[in-house]
Amino acid sequence: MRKFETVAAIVFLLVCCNEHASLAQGRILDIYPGVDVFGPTVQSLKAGDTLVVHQGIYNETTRMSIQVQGSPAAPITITRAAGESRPVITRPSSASIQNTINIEGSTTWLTLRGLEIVGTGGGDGVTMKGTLSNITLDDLVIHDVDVGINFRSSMNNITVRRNHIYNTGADGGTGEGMYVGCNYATCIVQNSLIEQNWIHDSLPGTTQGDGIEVKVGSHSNIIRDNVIYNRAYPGILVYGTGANPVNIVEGNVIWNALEGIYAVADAVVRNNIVFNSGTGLSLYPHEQVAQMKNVTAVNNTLYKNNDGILMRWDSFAVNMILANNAIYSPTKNALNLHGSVGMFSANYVDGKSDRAMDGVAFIAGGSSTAAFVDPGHSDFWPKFGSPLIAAANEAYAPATDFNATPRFSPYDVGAYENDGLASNPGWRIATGFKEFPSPPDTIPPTVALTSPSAGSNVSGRIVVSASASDNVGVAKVEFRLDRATTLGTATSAPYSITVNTSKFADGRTHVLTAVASDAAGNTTESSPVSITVSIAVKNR
Ligand SMILES: [Ca+2]
Ligand SMILES: [Ca+2]
Ligand SMILES: [Ca+2]
Repeated sequence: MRKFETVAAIVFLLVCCNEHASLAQGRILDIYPGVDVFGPTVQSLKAGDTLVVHQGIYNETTRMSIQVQGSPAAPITITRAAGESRPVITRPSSASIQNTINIEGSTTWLTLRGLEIVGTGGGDGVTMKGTLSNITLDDLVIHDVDVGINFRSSMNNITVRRNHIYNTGADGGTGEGMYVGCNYATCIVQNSLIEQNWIHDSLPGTTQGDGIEVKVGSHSNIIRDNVIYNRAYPGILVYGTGANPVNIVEGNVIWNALEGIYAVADAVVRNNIVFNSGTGLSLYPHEQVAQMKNVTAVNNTLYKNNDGILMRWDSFAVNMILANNAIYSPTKNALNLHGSVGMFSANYVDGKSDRAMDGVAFIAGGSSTAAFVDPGHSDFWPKFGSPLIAAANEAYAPATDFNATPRFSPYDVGAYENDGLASNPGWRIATGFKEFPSPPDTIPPTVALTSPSAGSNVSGRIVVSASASDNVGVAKVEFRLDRATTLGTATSAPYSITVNTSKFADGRTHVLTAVASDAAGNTTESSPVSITVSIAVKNR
């Protein structure tokens, strides 16, 4: 498991349990559609409250400013109503142009979940500005806005997960999917997690349109497992962190962007896939970054980009590593390095290049169809016999791959680790969220017979019933006589069958059990219940 997954798991547990606590301590409020209903109600929330937003359209005519304070033990949650369609938060076209949602002041321990946020006139979807921390934006759909999610002041511990953001750059704005931090480090976003978002389509007329832009000075952030395409600026842009820890950019997939991933300084860029873009990786200076340093770009798969790697690492750049990348740009430029210097190792290359293949730093990679299962359909799994397999420099191989699956030595070049599998066992690149398979269900159901009761004397037709539950779901409950003979099976609750006991009416004691199964095939047999079956009355 990646160390960051461990961190994420801990954070998840905290969120999970705090929410249960909030149910115990706070109010649960319900709102229904209307004009100026959403903003004022949100502003009234107190620590521990849960606001359930029912389906329909919420029109906000005034500038919305959310300034609320939850606490670690009593966070505030705003969520769609279970089983209903996603509520829409927007502004009428007659209202002044504002961001649809502003989160401000000293807001902390707040979660927004399951809302659709629609812009009008060129405002942002969600703008965060103030002394903010511990805010979670989860499962939001944000569209037809200028910037999707805007982080506009110093803040920390912001989680932005599984949001669908599209049609940004309305009214000719800068149009970033996410804009994180400030120019010239005048604000700094740190220790934040941006993962599994789906960001696509900057609008025609946007002046920029980055997918995720993390401004200079912002640091210790993780940007991973995002799906980003059709962007008029870089898919992901990270500048530099100054003296602070690096930003990590991993497991993302980007296509049809002006540039794929642009990293200036202080970044680990690993296990990403970029294709059909202006560049795969852009690794060159920016005027807001004083010095290029500390870039580790390893195990990325770059396919059919105009420039696979566009690099300008000069002799003053410090601690720059480019290793184990699969750089295939058939008929285009694979390497545009212009004399760059750095630690270069085991990069496999196909396409035009301004650097000689030396067999160590840069190695001729052969054709993309020999390297990947089906590159024309975005399947970049290393096929059997691929030159990428077991070809990596072990010193630079990440612990896991694009699928977040552990890599085993000998290590492969590119974003995937083959480890003997003929095809990709994970998510296939497609429009939508990057999915990870759920871990297998290994927990068996619980089951108990509820009728008849132990020691009953029974005769004729009786109902046999059981209660059963499972962490995922009960698939069936089978009822057995003397632990051997199946009497019948129930597949939905309440679990019961009718049994004609005259077939085994012999005056003896028998035992009944129920065996519950889940879909994964885990089974549990209930404690036995003894019954005595009355001898049938003959010749009546
Ligand atoms: Ca920008
Ligand atoms: Ca391996
Ligand atoms: Ca189970």
